Parts: sequence; C-alpha cells; structure tokens
Amino acid sequence: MPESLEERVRGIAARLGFDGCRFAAAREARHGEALQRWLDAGEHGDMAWMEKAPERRKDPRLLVEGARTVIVLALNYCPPGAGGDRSSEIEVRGRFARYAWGEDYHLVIDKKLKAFARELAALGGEQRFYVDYGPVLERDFASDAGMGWNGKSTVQIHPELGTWFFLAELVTTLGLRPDRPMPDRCGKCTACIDCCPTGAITAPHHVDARRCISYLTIEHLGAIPEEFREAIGDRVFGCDDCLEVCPWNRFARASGEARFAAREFVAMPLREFLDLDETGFRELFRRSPVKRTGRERFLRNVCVALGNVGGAGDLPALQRVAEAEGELVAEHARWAIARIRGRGGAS
Ligand code: B12
Ligand code: SF4
Ligand code: SF4
Repeated sequence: MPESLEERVRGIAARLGFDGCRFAAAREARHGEALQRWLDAGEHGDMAWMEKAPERRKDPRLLVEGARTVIVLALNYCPPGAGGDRSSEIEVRGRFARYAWGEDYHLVIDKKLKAFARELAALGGEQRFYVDYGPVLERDFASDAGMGWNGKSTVQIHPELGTWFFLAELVTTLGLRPDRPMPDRCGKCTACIDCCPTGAITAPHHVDARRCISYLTIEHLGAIPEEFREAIGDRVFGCDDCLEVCPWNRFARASGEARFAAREFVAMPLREFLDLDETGFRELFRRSPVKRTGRERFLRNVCVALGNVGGAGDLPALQRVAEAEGELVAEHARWAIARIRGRGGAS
C-alpha cells in the first residue's frame, strides 16, 4: 500500500524529533470570541503584542491564502528529574519555570519548522510556521486536532506527555484529513484552580494574565503590584504550580531533546544574580528564554524572591542594589530589605 500524505507528513515530524503530529482543519478558531472578550477586558495586561491582528489569530486562513490544514506539533520539554517523580527534582535556589531551564525553545523549534516547511513544499504545499509568537490561537487548534485537551488551567494536557510540551503549527495549503478531538479528561479535578497562588485561574479554561505569576515575572513591564509579591515566593521566572499539580504528569517522561536539560543558572544562589552587569546577564542567559525580561526586570524579580526567602546574609547585596540601580530595581530591593528585617533578618 502506498504511504498516504498524512503518513508522510507524520513521518517528517517524527524524523525531526517532534513527539506528536496531528491535523486540524484551517477554519475559524472555536474560541475567537473568548479571545476578544479577554482582550477587551484588558486581561492581557502589558502584552500589547496580543492586540495586534486579532482577526488573524482567530482565523488561520488569513495567514496563508488557500490554507486547508493546521498541522499541530508537540515537543516534550520535561527536563530529566522533573517528570512524575517530584521527589527527584533538582534543588533550585530561586525557581525558574521548567520550560526555561535549557535552551530557548523558539530557537530549537524554529530550526525544525524551517526544515519541515521545506519538505512540505516538496510535497506541493505552501505554508507558514509558528511557535508561540505567531498570531495563532494555538491551544484551540491543538484541541481541534486532538493534541490532548484543554485543561482547566488553560494548559493543554496530553495523555502521555502531561503538561510538559510546547506547541507549534504549520498552516498549509495541503489538504490533510483532520484528526479527531480527544475527550476532556479533567473530570471533577480542580487541583490547578485550587493551587494557584494568586487566584489567576478565575474560571475553568480562563486565566486573567494580570494575576498570573508567569505574566508578572516575564511579561509585566513595571513594578510588581505589592498585592502579588508575597505569593510570588521564590519564583524568579515563570510559574509551574498549575502544571506540577496536574495528575496527568504521572505519565510524563523526560524529553529526548538534550538542549532542554537544565543549565547551571537554575541552581545559582539568588544573591549572586544581583552581581550581574549587562554583559554578565547576557552571557549567563545566552540562548535562554530568561533573556526576554532583560537585566532590569530580572533583578526586580530576584529582589522580590529575596524579600520572600532571603536572610540577613543577603542584606549587603540588596543594600548595594538599592543605592546603585535605577528606581524600578531599587524600590524592589528596599521592599526586600524591609521584609527581611521584618522577619528579624538583621538590624
Ligand atoms: C499570552 C500567553 C501567555 C500569557 C497568558 C496565558 C493565558 N492562559 O492566556 C501568560 C504570560 C500568563 C502565559 C503563561 C504561561 N504560558 Co503561555 N502563551 C501565551 C500565548 C502567546 C497566547 C495565549 C493566548 O492566546 N491567550 C489568550 C487566551 C484567551 O487564550 P488561551 O489561554 O490560549 O485560552 C484559550 C484556550 O483555553 C481555548 N480552548 C482551547 N480548547 C478549549 C476547550 C474548552 C472546552 C474551552 C472552554 C476552551 C478551550 O479557549 C481559550 C479562549 O480562547 C501562547 C502561544 C499562542 N500563540 O497561543 C503561549 C502558550 C499558551 N504558553 C505556554 C506556556 C508553556 C506557558 C506557561 C506554562 C509558562 C510558565 N511555566 O510560566 C504559563 C502557563 C500559565 C497558564 N495557566 O496559562 C505554551 C503552552 C503549551 C501547553 N501545553 O499548553 C504556549 C502554547 C506556547 C507554546 N507554543 O508552547 N502565557
Ligand atoms: S502559572 Fe502559576 S500563577 Fe499562573 S495560573 Fe498557573 S499557578 Fe496560577
Ligand atoms: S490539574 Fe486537574 S483540572 Fe487542572 S488541568 Fe490537570 S486534570 Fe485538569
């Protein structure tokens, strides 16, 4: 039997190292109106880039003329020691979300998508590819294609990968038979909603980004509102709480992608980050997602974490930063000093 077009495309995905490849029809996104309401309510906070071209985000046919299929891809990023067995987690001093432990996934996946697009062109397709930054409501098309289901946390859940996978898409003119959606297997579970430290999951499948620690530590541009600082705890970049509690991570296995393995910075003592100058910051976070915040906002986050978990030994470094840095970092350093002193950290 000759190989079908669908099998050939899945074969390309497997050769490029993707952990899943499924197809959805290119059509209007099911939750386009929900996206519009979210934007109109300002729940995207400072992410002005989310406001750009919402009509394209709602309909992939506006991205590629004659588009017939959205090829939905999954790539496992579960770093070794982070899977279902939480007792073997690597001990970290300030917490980074797992997706940021290794090399920037945009770089890793972009390269694979370029190669993928070349192979699809050889099959007669015209396509564009996206990972994260593109105007695609990625989780809608993942749900349509049966790449897991949309969890109550809004994170897409896969029966074998759990929560630890990235999504990417190729919008193509090739007509590939759509896969079936997968039933929602959250059942009565509400663990992600119950555990969220800031109450950011305001309803099942709905996150108010302005309350989310991932947003506050990565995307938010100014001072972190005081009401959230304590809840941020020791997190300095992103948040995994609603992912870690998901029972479907019992089945998660470590990623085969060596570039997602944890880099040294995840185990660095928090205080040492305060010594980074611009060059030091750029070198430490070269090819890392952490680079996105820039040094100033990263130091802001480090000060908040030190205010929550630091001790007397951290006061001299915080004092130095409070005197030498611009107002954004200095104000967070002063807050941290007051918190540590309030705990009896030092006179
Ligand atoms: C903006 C953004 C954020 C924002 C806002 C998050 C949010 N929930 O909206 C912030 C900065 C907070 C964020 C955080 C994170 N993000 Co983010 N983010 C995005 C981005 C760029 C757009 C998301 C978006 O359009 N939001 C608008 C809202 C309205 O849409 P939505 O959250 O996708 O929600 C829709 C679905 O729930 C959908 N839906 C789909 N199927 C179904 C089924 C049912 C029944 C229902 C009711 C709804 C539904 O309907 C909703 C309304 O449209 C996407 C990439 C992309 N282009 O899609 C990555 C993306 C969602 N992020 C990702 C990741 C990894 C994260 C973090 C885990 C990172 C971290 N550890 O810190 C957290 C998770 C926090 C969380 N609970 O969502 C991955 C998620 C992969 C996955 N397996 O789901 C994505 C897909 C990037 C990628 N290419 O891999 N993110
Ligand atoms: S990433 Fe953290 S703060 Fe954001 S919704 Fe999940 S648990 Fe809440
Ligand atoms: S924690 Fe429970 S409710 Fe939340 S996504 Fe996982 S299974 Fe669904």
